[in-house]
Amino acid sequence: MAKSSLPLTAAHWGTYRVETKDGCAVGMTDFERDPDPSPIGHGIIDVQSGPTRITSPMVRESWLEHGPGHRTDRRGAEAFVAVSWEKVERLIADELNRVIAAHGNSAIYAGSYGWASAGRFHHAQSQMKRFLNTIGGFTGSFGTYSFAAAEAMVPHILGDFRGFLNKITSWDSIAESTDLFVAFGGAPVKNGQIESGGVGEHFQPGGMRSARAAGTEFVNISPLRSDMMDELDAEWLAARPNTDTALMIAIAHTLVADGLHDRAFLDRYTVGFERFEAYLSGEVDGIVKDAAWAAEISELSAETIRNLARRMAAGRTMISVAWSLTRQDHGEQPYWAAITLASMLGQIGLPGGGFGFGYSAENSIGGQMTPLEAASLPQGQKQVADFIPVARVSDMLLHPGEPFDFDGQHLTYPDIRLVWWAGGNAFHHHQDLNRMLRAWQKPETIIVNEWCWNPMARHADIVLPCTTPLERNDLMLCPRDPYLIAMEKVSDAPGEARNDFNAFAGIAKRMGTHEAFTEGRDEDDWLRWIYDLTRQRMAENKVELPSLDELRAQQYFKMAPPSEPTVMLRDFRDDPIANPLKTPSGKIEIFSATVDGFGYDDCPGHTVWREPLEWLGKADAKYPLHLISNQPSAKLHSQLDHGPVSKASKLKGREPVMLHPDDAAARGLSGGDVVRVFNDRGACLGAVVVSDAIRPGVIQMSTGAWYDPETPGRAGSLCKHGNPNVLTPDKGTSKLAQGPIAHTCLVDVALFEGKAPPVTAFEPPEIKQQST
Ligand SMILES: Nc1nc2c(c(=O)[nH]1)N[C@H]1C(S)=C(S)[C@@H](COP(=O)(O)OP(=O)(O)OC[C@H]3O[C@@H](n4cnc5c(=O)[nH]c(N)nc54)[C@H](O)[C@@H]3O)O[C@H]1N2
Ligand SMILES: Nc1nc2c(c(=O)[nH]1)N[C@H]1C(S)=C(S)[C@@H](COP(=O)(O)OP(=O)(O)OC[C@H]3O[C@@H](n4cnc5c(=O)[nH]c(N)nc54)[C@H](O)[C@@H]3O)O[C@H]1N2
Ligand SMILES: [Mo]
Repeated sequence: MAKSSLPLTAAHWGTYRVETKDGCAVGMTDFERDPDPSPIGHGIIDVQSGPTRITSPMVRESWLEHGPGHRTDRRGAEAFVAVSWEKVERLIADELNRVIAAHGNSAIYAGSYGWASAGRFHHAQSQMKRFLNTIGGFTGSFGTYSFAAAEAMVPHILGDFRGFLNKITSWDSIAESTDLFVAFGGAPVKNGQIESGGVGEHFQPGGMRSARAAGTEFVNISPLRSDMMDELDAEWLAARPNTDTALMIAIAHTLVADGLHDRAFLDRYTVGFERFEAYLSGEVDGIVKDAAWAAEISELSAETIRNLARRMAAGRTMISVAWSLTRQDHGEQPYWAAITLASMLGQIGLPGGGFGFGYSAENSIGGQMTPLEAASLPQGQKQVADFIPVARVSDMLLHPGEPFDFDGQHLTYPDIRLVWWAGGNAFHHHQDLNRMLRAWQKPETIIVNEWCWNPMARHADIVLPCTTPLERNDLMLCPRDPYLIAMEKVSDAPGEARNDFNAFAGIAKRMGTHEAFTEGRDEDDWLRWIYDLTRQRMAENKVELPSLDELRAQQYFKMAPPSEPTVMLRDFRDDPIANPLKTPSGKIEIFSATVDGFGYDDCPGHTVWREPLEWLGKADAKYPLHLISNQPSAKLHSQLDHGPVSKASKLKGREPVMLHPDDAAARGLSGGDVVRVFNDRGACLGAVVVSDAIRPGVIQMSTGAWYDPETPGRAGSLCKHGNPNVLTPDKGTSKLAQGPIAHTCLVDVALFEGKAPPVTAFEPPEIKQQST
């Protein structure tokens, strides 16, 4: 077969051609149309089969012998028993019926947060939620771990959040018009490798380069120099982490002090500036929020802050705020502050001006493309009113029946008896894993659909072995990518592994809801249904897509880009009366009466600086170093950590920990040393990288290493491999969004004395023979 016509597969990290031999995938080549392909995809080939692959339904031994709720403290430590599908379907159906009869459907938690895989039909969460909605529903979750604070907060300010992600001012517009690109949290291209739903064409590096070539100047406000490509010659301002809001507020103060703010814009397009101005001047609390004030907080000089403010007002400025800034204590504030600041500069809706939510956080941000109105598998009607903000999962399990606040509502945690996860890894994504481990012992049954023996599967009672995208036909229909990809099945699933769809269909049969779940359609019927609906929606938007058969024959299709560069909020700027925002005032709410009305001490009616739970300026801090556990460059979260691409990024088999030379010297550490990273919440091992590309006082350790406790099942156990979430705090951003705060974390580092215990994260658990 010609190389260019090898079958295609698509993933959140790119599109690849797959080489096969004897019905097995043996190699990948990058999609020839992708100008900047990501190496991440090559990680799958070696791990499609082998000891980490789950090839049969599995039940934890005590659960199988003694029933639900037995020895839940042994989760993660016990052997599994391989059973047949027939048996596991029966066990699950009985357990669902028991839980529902005794406690109701709200006792099932199936928020099931996670990224799963990119294909549109075989989307694990959609499959699971659709199935559970045929049997009366489940307690769900609101928001993401990516930017929960913004998802709850920004709609109060701009009327929407998610909808704007498709409309962020494009790199084309920036190259054409932007003088100064100021990036709070940088614009790390490592993250632009990814797009939720799949990537056909990586354009982040190219977009940035073209802006630089056209004369745009870049400022990287970040603890890491690498958060901006070297070739952009960015000015690097290494403020203390979690102090960006103070910086933005002080920039706003300088604008007012110098009379540089755009009063006409503020009058016409915003409400409540005077309330914020009273806060700036100190009228509210006696504290003047000037550059000297922010200099003490951020440790950038007052002169640097004032100069930056003046440069921002002197030309066309784009303010980018990384998504990471929402994943910190008071993570609602950086976005509100940035929108306030951009309003004062008065360039919102102009080419290359205003603000953007995290350039390069994903490939699509700054893209110049026609949004695809992709259909998805319908999940059915929501039937249980209970829900939690997604990151409050441990709180929910530990505190059933207790009240909590969220976005103006007083809610109660439901009493969860059964947890089901498909397509997510809570032992990757949640904070304070030792606390989560205690919470994880509360439910009577935990079911996980997984394809590999990662920590999520190991900590389940029942594991349903699923397929990978290489083992099924699917479609990449990403709402934010120009390519549509026909994803081809290239190999058979090993052993008893099943598509999530087939697994749920089997259980649905036992629950008497097979017809409701499948609607009589199989994989191919559903793919046609999803595709035809997508095609029809696009035809209504005057975009013609090929038929499914044509797409399959030609393997991919690229939509033409819009003719004009995308400029966020252009319509609103052109005519704010005809195109109002969906806020109560129709304008940008610099002061929100709604938020003010919630009466939250930790999130008042306009943006404010509030000291985070932990930061380098904390008085009497017990731990001296700020941990940045950012996204890994060689994988997506925990996915493919066991593959060769991720393994090559490790040092001595452990997660690298980057320290500044001063911090390393103070602890007698050098490159390659195995260290303990620790605080009161936990400890993990890592291997030292010494670099001056990090701010002193900050250490960096990516997320994603599979949790590898020295004593499995025991909370507080040392993670031998380097999962930083044993260290991060589990607290909501504020009562408003209750988002996760992984980037707010103090730790210390010390040499690990003696022989470091071996990493065993990639060894499967003990597996016993099928019971009869
Ligand atoms: N410390 C710290 N923690 C963080 C972050 C941080 O910056 N710092 N970032 C947070 C963010 S932004 C996010 S989005 C989360 C990500 O957290 P997750 O999305 O939970 O992480 P993934 O590793 O992508 O988990 C996806 C899981 O789905 C499985 N999977 C893949 N395909 C399929 C399939 O077809 N079927 C089934 N059943 N399973 C499948 C994979 O094997 C994997 O276990 O992490 C958060 N956690
Ligand atoms: N390769 C790869 N790419 C990914 C992912 C992945 O797992 N791997 N995950 C994807 C997902 S789910 C998401 S949500 C996005 C997330 O995208 P981001 O939220 O942008 O991801 P991070 O890498 O956590 O953070 C970006 C940078 O912010 C800086 N930073 C952290 N805290 C602060 C602070 O307080 N102030 C300032 N100024 N800077 C700070 C850190 O130096 C960090 O490198 O990435 C996506 N892209
Ligand atoms: Mo995310």
